[in-house]
Amino acid sequence: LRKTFRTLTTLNHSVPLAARAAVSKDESREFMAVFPDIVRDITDKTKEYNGKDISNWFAKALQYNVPRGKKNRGLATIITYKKLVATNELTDQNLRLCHILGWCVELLQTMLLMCDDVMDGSQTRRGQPCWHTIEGVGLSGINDALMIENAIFWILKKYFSEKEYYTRLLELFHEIIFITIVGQAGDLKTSSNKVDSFSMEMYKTIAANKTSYYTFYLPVALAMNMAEFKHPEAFRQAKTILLEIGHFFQVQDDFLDCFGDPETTGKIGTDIQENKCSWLAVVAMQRANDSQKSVMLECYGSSDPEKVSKVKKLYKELGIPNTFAIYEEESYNLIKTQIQQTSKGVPHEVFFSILNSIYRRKS
Ligand code: DMA
Ligand code: MG
Ligand code: MG
Ligand code: MG
Repeated sequence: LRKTFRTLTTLNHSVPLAARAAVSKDESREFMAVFPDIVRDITDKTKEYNGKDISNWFAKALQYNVPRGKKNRGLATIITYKKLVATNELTDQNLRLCHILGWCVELLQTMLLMCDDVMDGSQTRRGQPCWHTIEGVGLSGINDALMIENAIFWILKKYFSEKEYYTRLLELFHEIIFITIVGQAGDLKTSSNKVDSFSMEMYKTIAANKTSYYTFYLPVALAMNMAEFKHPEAFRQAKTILLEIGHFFQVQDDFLDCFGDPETTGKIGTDIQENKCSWLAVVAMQRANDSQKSVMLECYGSSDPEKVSKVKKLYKELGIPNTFAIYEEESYNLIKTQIQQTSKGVPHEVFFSILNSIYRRKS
C-alpha cells in the first residue's frame, strides 16, 4: 500500500484549482493551507481512542481522498461568506473558521464519493484509482468513509460549539446528509428498473436530492448561518436558485459521464453499464422510435463494451450532444433571469459566481 501511495503521489494529475471560478489562486492556496490542521485535529482525536496505527491509517485515507478534487464546494462556502459580511467582520479568526467550515463540506463530499464509487462500480476518481480499488482497502473503505463523515462532527464541535449558530450547523449537516442518502437510494433503486420506466420527473427528484442540496445549498446555507442570517425567506430564495443550479450541474455530470474526457474529468463513466436514470437516457427514450427503443432495452445496463458503444452511437444518432449544448445555453440564461428576480438576503453576485464557475465545465 505504501508503494501505491508513493507512485500515486508522483502521478498526481489533480485538476487545476477552480480555473474559471471566482476564486483566486491565493484563495485556493489559503484554503489548502488549512488542510494539514484538519488532518491533525482528526488524527489527534483518533489517537486518543485507538493509538498511532489507526490514526496513521486515517491520515492516509484523508490525504488520499480529501484534497485532490476541485474543492468547489468548500471554496463556495468561503466565497459566499466573504460576500455576506461587512469588511470589518472579515477578521483572521472568522476567516479561519470559515475555511474550517469549507473543509467540513469537503469531508462530506469525500465520504459521499467514496461510497458512490463502491456503489457505482467506479474505478477512477480525481485522476487516480478509487480508494476501494487499492490493495488492502476494498470494502473496508466503507468504514474509512464513515470515519471521514463522523470527523465532520468532531471538527464542528471543536471550533463552533460556543457559537450561537452551532445547532443550526449541526442540523444542516444532518438534514443534508439525510436528503443526499435518500437521493442515492433513489439513484440505486431506479437503476434496477428497465430503461423504458425512466422519466424526467424521476430524474429531477433524484438529481435534486443526491446532488443539488449538498453541492450548492449546503455551502451557501452554512455561510449564511455563519454570517448570522436569520430570515427564512432568504434561505428559501437561495434554496430555489441553488436547486436549479444543482439540476444544471447534474445534467452536465451525466453528459460528461458519457462524452467527457476522462483525462479532464478524472473519472471513467459507468452510467450506461450501471443502468442509471441519467439525463441522456431519459432524453434518448423520449426521442427514440420503436426500433431505437429496442436497442436501448437490449443494450442499456450492460457492461458488454459492444453494447455500451451501441448506446453511445444511438445517443449521437438522436442528436443528444447537440440537445445538451442547447440545454446548457438555455438553462444558463434562464437561471440568470431567476437570479435577477431574487430580492432577499444573498447578493446576486454570489449566485452568479457559482453559476459561472460551472458553466461549460469540462471537469
Ligand atoms: C453523484 O452522482 C452523487 C453523489 C452523492 C456523490 P454520480 O454517481 O453521478 O457522481 P459521479 O459521476 O461523480 O460518480
Ligand atoms: Mg458515481
Ligand atoms: Mg452515483
Ligand atoms: Mg455521474
